[in-house]
Order: sequence, then C-alpha cells, then structure tokens
Amino acid sequence: MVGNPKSMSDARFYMPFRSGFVCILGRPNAGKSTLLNALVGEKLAIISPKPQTTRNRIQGIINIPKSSFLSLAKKERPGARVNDGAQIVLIDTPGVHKPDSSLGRKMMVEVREALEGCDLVLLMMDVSHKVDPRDQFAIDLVKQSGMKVFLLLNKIDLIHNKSRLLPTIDESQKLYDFAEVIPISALKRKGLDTLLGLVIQALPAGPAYFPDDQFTDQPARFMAAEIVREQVLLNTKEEIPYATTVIVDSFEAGSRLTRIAATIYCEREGQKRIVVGKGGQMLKKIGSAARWQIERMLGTKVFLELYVKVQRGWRDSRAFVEELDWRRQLEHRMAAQATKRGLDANDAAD
Ligand SMILES: Nc1nc2c(ncn2[C@@H]2O[C@H](COP(=O)(O)OP(=O)(O)OP(=O)(O)O)[C@@H](O)[C@H]2O)c(=O)[nH]1
Ligand SMILES: [Mg+2]
Repeated sequence: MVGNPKSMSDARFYMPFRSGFVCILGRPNAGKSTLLNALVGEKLAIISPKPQTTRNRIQGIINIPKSSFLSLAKKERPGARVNDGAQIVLIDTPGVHKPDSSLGRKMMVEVREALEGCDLVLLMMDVSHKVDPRDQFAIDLVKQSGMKVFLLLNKIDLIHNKSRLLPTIDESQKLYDFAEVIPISALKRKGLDTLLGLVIQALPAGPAYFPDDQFTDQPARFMAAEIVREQVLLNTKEEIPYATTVIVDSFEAGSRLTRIAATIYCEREGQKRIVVGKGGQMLKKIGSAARWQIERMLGTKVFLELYVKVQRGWRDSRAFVEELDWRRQLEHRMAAQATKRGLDANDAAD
C-alpha cells in the first residue's frame, strides 16, 4: 500500500496530474496524422500516401488515467509509484512546405497557430528518406519558436538493417538541440509507449483542459467532409487530389439516421468529369466508401448525397479558402442561428 502521495517527503514517488499542448510538426507525408490517430486510438485525421493531405490543424485528446500512467512513468522514472494521471492535447498540423497558393499559405498559418503556446513539439522525419532542405524548413520553424522539441524518426519498419539507424540518430542530433531523439513506427505502433512516457514527463503539472470523454475538438460535420475528401484522395490521381475540396452543405443528425449533403469542388470541368466518372461510377464509389466510414464514426445509418461543382482557381481565392476553415464555418452558422432566433423572437412579439 502506498500512503498519501502528497505527504511523501520523497518527490520521486509522486507525480502530480500533468497536462499540455503538444504539436506534431514535419514535412508532408512524414506520418503526423498516422501518429495522431495511433496515439488517440480513434480515426481523427485522414491519411493518404499523397503529400499535403492534412489542411487544418486537428486536436486529439489523450487521457491517461492514474493506473495506466504508472507503467509509462516507471520506464522514465524508476521507483515512481503514485501519479495523478495526465491529459495530452495533441495537435496534428499540415505538412510544412513553401506555399505557392492561398491554400498553401492558409495551411502554413495553421502550422504557426498550432505552434503558438504549445508546451512541446514533436518534429517528425521519415527515416526512409535522406534529410533534405524540405526538412530544414521545418527545423528552422522550431528554431524560431525556441521550444522544447523531440525528434521522432518515423517509419523505422522500413529500415530492415536496424544498425543503419544509429548513424541517422547521430546525424539528426547535429540539426538541433533536441531534448529527445526517438525512433518510432506510427503505422506499426512501435516505440509509442516510450514516446508517451517521455511526453508526459515533459509536460507541466496542470489541469485537464477537456472533459475526459472528449477526444477531439472537431465537429462531426467537418470530419464527414474530411472522410469524403479522403476517398477522393485515395481514388484519384495526378492533380485531382490537390485541386479538390469538400464542404458539407447540410447535416441533419438523428438517433438512427443522419442525412448529409456535401459538395466536392474541383477547379476544372475535366477534373469534375473524372470525379463523377463514367455513368457516375466514380462518385458512387467515393460515396459508398465514405458513407460506410461516416456510419462507423456516428453509429447511425447515413444517407449521403454528393454533388460535384467547379470552382475555378479556388486554391488561389483567399475568400474561398477561408470559408473552408471549419472554425469559421462554425462561427458563421452560429451567427446565422442567432439572427434567426432574433427574427423569430421579433415575429412572436409582433
Ligand atoms: N511504412 C510506414 N508508413 C507510414 C508510417 N507512418 C505513416 N506512414 C504512411 O505514410 C503516408 C503518409 O502518412 P500521413 O499520416 O498521412 O502523413 P502526414 O505527415 O500526416 O502527411 P500530410 O498530412 O500530407 O502532411 C501514408 O501512406 C501512411 O500510411 C510508418 O510508421 N511506417
Ligand atoms: Mg496529415
């Protein structure tokens, strides 16, 4: 039995509740969203082999109860026996790149906003590739922030001769004064317990920021749009994945059935033809795969209506790109609802 931890004279035995914001950063395709999903244990972010899949920052909340924290903490602090648990707010971000469109610039704003005020940065690199100037761009960002950074060498499952990892670790240590260098495989869930233990150690004592049954801040409406976009990414090639976006036009949640209407926007007629496919076959394929995933997420049947429209050069339209931001969409809908309530109240008073 362990006594009241707070009265223990040896602080080694007691770890207070810890919490903080942890930003996952790295160039496109490093595996950031795969790591977010693996650590949270839910599919919060869409994933594809194509770079620049993630366009918004996405928060995933990990609650670590007292008991399970123990085994993680023990690895890092032998003898630790009592702890009060932890809450990690992980933030997945778009891949760091040099933007050449309004969409790209907005993605980089998302990265910078995620970095602001976070407690720790997890910089991810793909070990199956050599470090190149595109990695340097991400390193420069963390240098400017001056934050505590762990370097995650991801995709170690692709390195068959593990002795090849040692020179990579040595080399990477020259890039920045990383607090830790941790080899992982986000896909195969290798090294993630060690990573979690070290992350918790790096966080300050603090309160839970979210209720313990919440695992993301994203509304289901936005996640549904992302699931449709993921199917477009997985089923199309060349420039189409980059030239498409999805907006949910209506989302009516019921206890058994959710009705969703969404529009896939492309930049040109030719792209629209490919997304629709011969006799509408491609759109049907995208729709049924997306519907199945949304049903799993919501736990209801889903009636999904998809439309395809051309919005010429939308990636270069600042106004259109801003409208894609779900935080902004939410603000607009709340404002519209408040106006409607005001009008209804006036009608009732008349
Ligand atoms: N072999 C292997 N593949 C991985 C690993 N982690 C991610 N991947 C793959 O790498 C590709 C990119 O993964 P994402 O998680 O979408 O990468 P990302 O960093 O979020 O990419 P962006 O959103 O484009 O910035 C996908 O095909 C993943 O399945 C890993 O540990 N091992
Ligand atoms: Mg991603």
